[in-house]
Amino acid sequence: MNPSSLELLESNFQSKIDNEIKIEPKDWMPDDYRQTLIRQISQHAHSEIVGMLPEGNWITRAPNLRRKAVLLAKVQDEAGHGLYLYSATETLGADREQLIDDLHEGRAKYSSIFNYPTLSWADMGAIGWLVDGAAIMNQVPLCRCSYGPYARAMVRVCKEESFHQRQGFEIMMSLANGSPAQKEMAQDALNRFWWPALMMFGPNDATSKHTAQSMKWKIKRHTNDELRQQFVDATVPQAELIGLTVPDANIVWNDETKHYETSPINWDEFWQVVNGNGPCNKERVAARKQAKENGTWVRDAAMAYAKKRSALVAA
Ligand code: BYC
Repeated sequence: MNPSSLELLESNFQSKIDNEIKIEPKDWMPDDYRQTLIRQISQHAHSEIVGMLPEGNWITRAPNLRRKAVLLAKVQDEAGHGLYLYSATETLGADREQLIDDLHEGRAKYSSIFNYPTLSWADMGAIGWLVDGAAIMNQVPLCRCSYGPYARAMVRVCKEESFHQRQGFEIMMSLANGSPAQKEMAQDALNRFWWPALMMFGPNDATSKHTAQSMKWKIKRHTNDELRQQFVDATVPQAELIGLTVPDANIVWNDETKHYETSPINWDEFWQVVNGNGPCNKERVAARKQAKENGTWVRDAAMAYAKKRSALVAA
């Protein structure tokens, strides 16, 4: 392709983005845009699937049948989100098996938050409230992402995440209004999940390497710090409402900026977890590898059936 026709394609592409016209799978797109989307969407898909593990850990120990049914449905929803997202990567030409191998071989990232353990039932409340709450804050703007299949997948994902956030808050509210031991359990879960939830939004704007380009392409609509601030502003009053305290002695409302100010985030901890050294990284990847191995017979049976069927159709 000669340089002038490439320039024309690039300028048509950017003007579509500037005019809020969605990019669809068969449209021309710069290779870097395609690769950025495959990177982000596959990391997001892996997060949904790995994210089933910390909560799956509590399905058999939910305190009653209603809680068990709700948690089971929530974890199944996360599986569904993962599947839409892997499908979205396939519309960009990615190979799902390859992406999953990348996760299993430690070449792919997934959200740092899922490398923390779930130690008590209250953690189910904290995850729904804080982790799904942070996920919604980050994902609602993704419903307006410039890439059509990702944006459309996000609409349904956000509806389900919103239900998840409410069920988590309701668990926390019940515990916070329960016995002193239950309230203590809720506070302990908030203490352990607060900072990791803030880290979910990614490195601060000064060090985020992808944000500027992703915003130009309207993949991202806000910076990591903007979304983190929105989350803090929305969540601190919710904690106060149920009588819990966020674990930050320096948090203060600034009446001029109309935002909360927080202590600095421990970025060293964040990068340790992202780079594979969090409390549960090895356990999470091992569980996913084991799940794939356990499912071999299902894939083999499906493949044998498909082959037999196509032979019958051809005959
Ligand atoms: N954990 O330049 P940056 C959910 C990586 S919710 C691990 O800011 P970008 C769920 C980043 O990938 C969670 N890695 O990147 C909820 C990049 O590394 P590479 C999933 C992180 O992409 C409840 C490097 O740091 N949500 O699924 O512009 C129940 C530099 O970062 C993290 C999504 O994935 C992190 N927290 O912005 C069940 C939403 N943060 O790729 C499931 C979609 C950053 O250069 N993703 N990194 O090696 C996004 O919105 C963006 O990718 C991010 C990061 C805001 C996360």
